Amino acid sequence: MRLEDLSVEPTRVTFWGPRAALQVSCPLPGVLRLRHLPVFQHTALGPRELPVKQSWAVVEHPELPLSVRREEQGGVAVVVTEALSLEVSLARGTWRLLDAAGRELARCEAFSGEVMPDYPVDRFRSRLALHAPPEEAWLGFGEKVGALDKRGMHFVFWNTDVMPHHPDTDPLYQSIPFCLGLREGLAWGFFLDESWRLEVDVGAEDASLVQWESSGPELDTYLFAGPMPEDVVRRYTALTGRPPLPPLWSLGAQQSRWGYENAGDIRSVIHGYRAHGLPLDCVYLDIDYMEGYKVWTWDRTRYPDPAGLAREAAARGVKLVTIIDPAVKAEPGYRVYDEALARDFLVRNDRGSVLIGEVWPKPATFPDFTREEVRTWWGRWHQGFLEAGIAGVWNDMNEPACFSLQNGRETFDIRTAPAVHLGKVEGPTLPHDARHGHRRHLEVHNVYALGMARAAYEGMRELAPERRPFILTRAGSAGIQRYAAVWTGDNSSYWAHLELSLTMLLGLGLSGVSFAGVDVPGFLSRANGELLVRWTQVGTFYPLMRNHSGKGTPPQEPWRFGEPYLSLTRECLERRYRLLPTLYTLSHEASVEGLPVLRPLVMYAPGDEEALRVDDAFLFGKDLLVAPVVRQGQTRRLVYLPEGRWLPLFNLGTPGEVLEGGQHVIAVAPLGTVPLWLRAGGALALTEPALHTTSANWSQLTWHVHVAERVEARLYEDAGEGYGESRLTRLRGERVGERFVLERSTEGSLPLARDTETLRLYGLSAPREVVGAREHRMRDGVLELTVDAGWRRVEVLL
Ligand code: MIG
Repeated sequence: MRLEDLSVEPTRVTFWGPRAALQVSCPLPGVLRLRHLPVFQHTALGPRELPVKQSWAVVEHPELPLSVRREEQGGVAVVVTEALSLEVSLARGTWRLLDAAGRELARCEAFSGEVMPDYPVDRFRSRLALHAPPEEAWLGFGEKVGALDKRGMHFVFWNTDVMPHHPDTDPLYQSIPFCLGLREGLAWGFFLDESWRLEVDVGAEDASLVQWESSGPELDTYLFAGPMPEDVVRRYTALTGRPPLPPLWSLGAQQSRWGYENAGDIRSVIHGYRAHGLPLDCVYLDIDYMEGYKVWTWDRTRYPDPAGLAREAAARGVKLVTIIDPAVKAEPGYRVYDEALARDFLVRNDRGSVLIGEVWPKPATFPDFTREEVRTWWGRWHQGFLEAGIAGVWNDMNEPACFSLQNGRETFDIRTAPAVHLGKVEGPTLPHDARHGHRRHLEVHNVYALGMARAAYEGMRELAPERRPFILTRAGSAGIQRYAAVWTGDNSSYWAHLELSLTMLLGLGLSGVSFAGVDVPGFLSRANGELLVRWTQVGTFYPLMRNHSGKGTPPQEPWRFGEPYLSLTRECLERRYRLLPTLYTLSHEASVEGLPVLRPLVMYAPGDEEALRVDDAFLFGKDLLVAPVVRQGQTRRLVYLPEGRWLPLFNLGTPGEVLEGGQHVIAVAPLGTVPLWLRAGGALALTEPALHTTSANWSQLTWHVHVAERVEARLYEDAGEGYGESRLTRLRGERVGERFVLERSTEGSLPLARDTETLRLYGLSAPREVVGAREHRMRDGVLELTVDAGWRRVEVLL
């Protein structure tokens, strides 16, 4: 793909070839944008300009200045920015990415494209191949199956409703073509900003290449500097947006089931939780609350008084969330449909008439969420639900899923009909050539859910400005974190799915989607008590923790399996509520820095090959290592502790003996035990268990500090809802010989809601003297201090 010459502007360099173009710009420090147009046709006469391209994923940024240096030798031009430079070979039309120290981070081996004439519109195939050195690991890719390191896999990005899915199912519901490369401890990132159907081959076909392919006319890519994985994730989320801080209640325990029939069922679930002394913050209403699956309606025989039900639930500390599917029943007289039809808001088929399919509603039409006026209209439909006291929405079937399509008078099942009746279609969804304004479905399929979530988010922000929107989505694409939490769809009550949930959530987290969870203990199939307990133990650490099950499966609320499972599940839920100060702080960190709550071990041990291979353990934040039992019948397991010193704090209870990292240890974990380790220098802020959340200005707080030469920790607090005052607390500690000093500083004007705090200092023996505490004592070998809540400094002399 030869490039002949280049044109330089203050913030862009464009390379031109006979058929291709490459444009380089810098949207953020440490980030380069490279638009590859492999089939670009420009005339020798007209001005050379690239077509304007709209991004669905990227938040607008002004371009930063860059400079370019042409090296006469070898026909190379180097585009230079502060953190990254790009060396472009004009003869080959390839490039190399270098960091500020001149180390090669990435190399493009080729990009190429073709146009394939087709009816009614031409098809494209654009390709880009990256060099993949044998020692390079590839992480991220959004919601994908497989190990943390995706080398050797091949993925399709095409949002798909798959039921059931298996440990090797692809594609799934989300499309996030972002990844991190990691080699010899050095990380960098790559993002392909295309909404078209995409594929990536991660060294499966040719081990020396990572090959991307788009069905669109160009490859709009972003390259991110490290050097640490954290830096790459920060930069990627600066580009595509960070998740807003969720309302506190949405971090509490959630219960759902497709099969709760009516208001009575919802009441008895809430009653069940309270009668068994179980924490609960939210119950979901699945599709049966609607009248004939008509979105934005209520079946009044099942739910005569939704607002009354929401009030009753609220009185017990429980919020209600309703499912909202995109498909609109085509039924004249039904207002949502009438309005959408009259205002031309619906997706059309390739012949230009309104596309009619079937989902739950039959026949069904599909709002075109790529258009702003459609999003605004849809956003306003949330009003009646908000007024009824519904706390949030659950967007399902938004790939969009479509089971059958109408063609003239006939209806064809998408999965079995011959293609000629439907136009090209892939998965149970709309045909490639369905029309969204002037765009074809093939181009915008993957951003359908993003548009719908955006409509919900913006609508709710406007209708209830004093509250934080809560939206849970199944489908999504890059940037979805700006609007919604994600759950991974229809898993099953398989042990394999419990284990798989870890790498799926870690992959999502690295790809910007921190607020995510999977159905506990599996949506399809049959769970048992042991699985419920083991899965809820893991679920305690999922940013979103929801027990959900499918119609026709045995019910799986915590009390369905008897004892000891009920009590052990209660312990997990209580642990979740104890952890909320830390989880909320991590959620805040995600909202300002884009770092995920769940992080792979390798994130802080990037050069450690053992850490890279850990798929069955994770970090909750930076300092708490969680190594749960995810196999049936297991009562002990192997755990890899990366470099550092680690304090066993199983079940957040009694501490064990500190261990050196860089080794494998065996954790003894009978049912009821979750192996946890606190990193030296880290601290956890915990509160007391509660039946539901109230405020994130904690009235009870204990710091669990693993004392080391340096200690650092944070706590973010506010009302837990809305946009009022907050307080960010920082702890900084230093241990020198026989003296440990811990200091507290705060920012923000939120007044304290407690008189005292407790400090549990692990790793210190009985002191000679403690300064700055009201009291101190040794408890179970741990030095415990009571301090005034407004404390600034404590000093321990050993
Ligand atoms: O075709 O609304 O993934 O969580 O319970 C099934 C019913 C539709 C799929 C979702 C699942 C939900 C179910 N839905």
